Amino acid sequence: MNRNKIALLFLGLLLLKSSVFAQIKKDAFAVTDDGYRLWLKYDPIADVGVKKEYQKFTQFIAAPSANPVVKSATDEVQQGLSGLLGKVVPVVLSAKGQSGGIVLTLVTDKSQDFANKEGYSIETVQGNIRVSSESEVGLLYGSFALLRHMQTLQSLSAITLRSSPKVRYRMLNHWDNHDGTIERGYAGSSLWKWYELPERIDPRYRDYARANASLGINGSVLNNVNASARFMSAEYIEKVAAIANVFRPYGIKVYLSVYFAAPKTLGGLGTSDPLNPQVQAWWAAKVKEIYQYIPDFGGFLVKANSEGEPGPQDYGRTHADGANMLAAAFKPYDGVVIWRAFVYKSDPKGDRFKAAYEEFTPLDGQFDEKVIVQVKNGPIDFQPREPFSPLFGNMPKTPLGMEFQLTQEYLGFATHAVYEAPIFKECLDADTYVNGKGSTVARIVDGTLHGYARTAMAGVANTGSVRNWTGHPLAQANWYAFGRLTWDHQLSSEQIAREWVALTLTKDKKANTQIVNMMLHSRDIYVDYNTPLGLSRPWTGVHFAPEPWQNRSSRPDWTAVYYHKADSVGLGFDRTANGSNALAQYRPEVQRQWSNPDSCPLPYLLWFHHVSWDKKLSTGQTLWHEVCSRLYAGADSVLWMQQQWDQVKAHINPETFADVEARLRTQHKEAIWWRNAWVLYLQSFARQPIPPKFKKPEQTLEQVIKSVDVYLLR
Ligand code: BDP
Repeated sequence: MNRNKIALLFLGLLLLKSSVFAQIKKDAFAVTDDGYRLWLKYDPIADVGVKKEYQKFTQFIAAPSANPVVKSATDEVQQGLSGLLGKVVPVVLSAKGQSGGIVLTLVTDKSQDFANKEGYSIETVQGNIRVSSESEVGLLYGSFALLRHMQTLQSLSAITLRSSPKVRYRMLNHWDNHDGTIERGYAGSSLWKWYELPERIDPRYRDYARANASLGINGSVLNNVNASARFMSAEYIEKVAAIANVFRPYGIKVYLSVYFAAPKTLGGLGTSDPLNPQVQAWWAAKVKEIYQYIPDFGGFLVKANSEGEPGPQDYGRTHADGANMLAAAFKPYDGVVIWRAFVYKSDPKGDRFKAAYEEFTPLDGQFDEKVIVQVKNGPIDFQPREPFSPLFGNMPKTPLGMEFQLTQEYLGFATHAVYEAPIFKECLDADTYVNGKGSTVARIVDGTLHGYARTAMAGVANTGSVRNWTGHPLAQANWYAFGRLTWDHQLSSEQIAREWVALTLTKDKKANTQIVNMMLHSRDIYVDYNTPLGLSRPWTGVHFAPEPWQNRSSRPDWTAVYYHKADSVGLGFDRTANGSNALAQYRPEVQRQWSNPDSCPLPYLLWFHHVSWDKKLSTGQTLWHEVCSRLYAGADSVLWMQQQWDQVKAHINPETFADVEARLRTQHKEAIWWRNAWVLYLQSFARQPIPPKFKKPEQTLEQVIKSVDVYLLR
């Protein structure tokens, strides 16, 4: 062999070696992963056995029609299979007696007995995988379920899946403004590029729709509840219609938040009084105009007479008058009016906790059938932990929709890892006892308790323009969990987390268990360093920095001291009969759980009681010790989360790993900030030393206050 040949051989070996390495690297983490693909990754399946089995059923995709929604389904299955199995599977109109394919089947004879039209079933029939539904959109949901099944490497041979959504309107609420900002958004700017619309269609609109449809979400309110009248203008309706066109093939309807005073500010009328015939005619014409552009428009979401927004009460009318006036405009159409119950007046002597109940329960039975009243999960405002809103169960003649918040307004923005499914589940599973035991919030929301047909669940979105959609990579799980729960609120937090981790982060079982465990603890950890034992912090401001000392504002319920009521005696808000008596808004069975400070579960203690610093709690520690223990344990547990994450490094895409790792470091720093602020501030009331087993904060209270002041500088 001459020298040239040897050199060539050497070069060849070198190339082979480097390509083998490239292969190994590639196999482990298929592509660099910036998180854009969410849970729809469709990375190549490495398991040879699974792949072989899947080959048997993926020779073709048969779909009954060229309907755009069905086309979305076949496109997705095709895209999924191309990623998972690396092959292009042909789409045909009929299976024509062949086996070995995926067959989408519209069933018209109702033989399948689905709970509703959107339901689907998946099973093997004559050697094919048959996805059936009574509707096109059901086939789309079934296709996504099939892909989820395959992405999690489950067997196809004996597949039997059957599912129907429990709630009818499953929606995201975007608090996005026309200028591209997002109220309480921490993942970049708005996804909607209003200045480019309707001409330019950002490809991201479609990916947004795919992600939502994969979970069963079927509605999207595009703009902020603190709405601009601009969205009612012809110019914006056209822009909205362009987005609706992209969403339609994914079964998603668009909705708009409305500015109640639009007849005046946009329409040039002298009033926006809902009982004024001109105002009524203005809205009727506006709704008609919208339907000309968007024939399947979803409806309106309304924040009225809340936090300075205009509303019917400006004219001495009720929320029902306002809602019914809008509902009348929707009579010829399919749309609905979703009226928010998030209201609280400035009342120096009142308890904000009680406000929504006091304003809305007298109106039960007065709302038009097209109205859904949307209630936040808790009585105050998306706190890290709240008892369920006492409105649930107390308006049996009005469909009540659930409003959860996915964006982490009070949960550390995009630098704290907080898995929210336990927050949602805690509320949904809570028993209101309104019709005896088992009258859970979920059964009120899904309509089974009071027999509502129009049922709704909304989540204030955490999406934005950053590449990975949610800022914190783990926050994608909150979008995912919300969507899955709108479809089926009986799924457990753990089940959903397992699924999401397998789809999104790793196929390794041990790593999955470890990450899921960390996710399941993350909310309690956050509560411990942020609002332990039932503290809350909804005062006005940025909702990020600790400032329990904040005592000045235009109204008392926009101060911190209003909520925690720390004084030399103790801590917490007395909502028993001796105090504001908010507890009376719940059924006796619920009151009994919370009214006695000796037996009230500790997570709710300070929500309902002003507890003295020296009171011995069920843990055997005094309140002061318990508060310190929780604050310290919470902050320390973030270190534990860091360790847990570090241990799964080998199984996570390096980009995602590093991102989460860095955010956990920030979270730890900020958890200490919160802990120090609370401990030092509360100590000035408790007048007791910090228990010796805890390291004293390095800073003084003045220094912490200064650091917060600097943070809040404009
Ligand atoms: C509060 C937010 C505020 C929202 C309001 C609402 O701080 O930005 O406008 O809720 O839900 O949590 O209307």
